[in-house]
Amino acid sequence: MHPWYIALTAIDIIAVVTALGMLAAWIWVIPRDQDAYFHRSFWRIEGATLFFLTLSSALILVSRSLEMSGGPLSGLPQVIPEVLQATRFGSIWWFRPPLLLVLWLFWFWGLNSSRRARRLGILMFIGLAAVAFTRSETGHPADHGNFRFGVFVDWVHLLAAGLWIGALFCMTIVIFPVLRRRMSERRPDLAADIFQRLSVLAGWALALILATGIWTAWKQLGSWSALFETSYGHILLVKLSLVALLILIGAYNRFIRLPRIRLAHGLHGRLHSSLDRISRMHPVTRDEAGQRREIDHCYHVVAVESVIGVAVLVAAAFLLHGMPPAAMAKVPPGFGTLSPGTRASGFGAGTPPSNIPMRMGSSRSARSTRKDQATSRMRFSFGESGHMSRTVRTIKIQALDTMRFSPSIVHVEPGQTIRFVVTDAGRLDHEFVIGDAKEQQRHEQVMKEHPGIPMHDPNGITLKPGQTRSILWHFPDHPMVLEYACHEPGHFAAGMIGKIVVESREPAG
Ligand SMILES: [Cu+2]
Repeated sequence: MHPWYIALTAIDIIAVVTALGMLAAWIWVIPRDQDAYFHRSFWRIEGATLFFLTLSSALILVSRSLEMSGGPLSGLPQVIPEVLQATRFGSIWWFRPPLLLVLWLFWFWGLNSSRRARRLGILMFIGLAAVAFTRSETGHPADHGNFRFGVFVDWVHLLAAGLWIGALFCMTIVIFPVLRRRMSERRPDLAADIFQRLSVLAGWALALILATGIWTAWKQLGSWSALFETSYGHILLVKLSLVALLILIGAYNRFIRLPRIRLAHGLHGRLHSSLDRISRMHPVTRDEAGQRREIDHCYHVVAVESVIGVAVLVAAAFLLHGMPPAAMAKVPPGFGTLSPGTRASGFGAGTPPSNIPMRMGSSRSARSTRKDQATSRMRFSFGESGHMSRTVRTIKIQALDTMRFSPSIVHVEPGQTIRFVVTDAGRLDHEFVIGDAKEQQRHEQVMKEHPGIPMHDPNGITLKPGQTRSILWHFPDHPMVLEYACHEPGHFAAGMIGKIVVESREPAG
């Protein structure tokens, strides 16, 4: 896994959460009668976050295209249109440009009027919620299909993260700087009011985050032990620890910092008796210096929270690129998808593929090899077995235990015969089956009903860990989009699918 892909995913998540949180703070944290006081600073920085989101939307398309094609930067002009046209990620990404355009229009419209900006803020929040949905629709919960329940749970989780962590970002980059800069102009109780509102918003968001987070974690982990024994679980533990730290700091703000701000501004309210000791050590003074001191202190605490918030979002990006243990645990017992022979040899098992002999003794490999010859004349709507003499190109593909093929999108010309050289680079068995979407569904159904039956079809091969095998395929004369997929139990559902774009790159005519 290239670290750049994770970095760009993290940037995209941060961009979505920041843009959401800015508007959440605008709508729920900043009191209505104070719009004019914050409008200029807020709207300017909201523009910056929109720019950041626009940039990350472009970058995420580039990085996913590179990740899918596994190819060089120079191939991008050809790969991007194919990703947009042929892949699920591409079809969902298409929603972003129009949404961003609308967001930008609203932003320009609200630039000069703080009264208009209040309503526009609500509309923009709805638009950003839709952008957030494109994120959830391309994450793990969507591996199992469009508009699944898990996708909506993930979406609510992301929105709530926007309300909480994003609003903290807004406090750090907009609200506190304005409060500090323009002390004398503001309503006397403004800082206390804002801090109180933030606390309420954070409380609701936290409830949503915990409910959706626990549900998702349970679905992805599948068992308690996975939390401690898999790297996915370890990253999740790091993320949970950081969230726990944020909750502690939030409680400190709620029960110690907020009462002190109220006291400093001469508002009624008193410190909890057990916390009195702190206020006696650092007494609150009700003058401007005292107010400034309390606000500064809150500002620093919120800034620290924001930094931890960024770390939480980076951890989320790592999880998105990791393999949820539950997807692997779906393998039924007895149908050994972890090959015992290579399991013992540990991490080295997958390398180097060429040194590991073909397991001809293994029933599956032997059978499918025999079938390759016996049924080679079978024709499908998506092509037929090819002949070595007519092969024009070799495409190398790796099957990975992260339930992905690398590359996961390839391009061929109509009528070409291609030699696919497929390596199982993991420690699990994998398949490589060529077909259209219907054929993949059919094959998946057969594998579900008869787990363990050998592959009879000429359009696929089965691989043992470390093994490299090849398949020759002759593609039809007309453009189409085909798939290659693995139908080991649970793998197809976890998204182990690649796309073959059959299309002439020469201009038509
Ligand atoms: Cu597989």
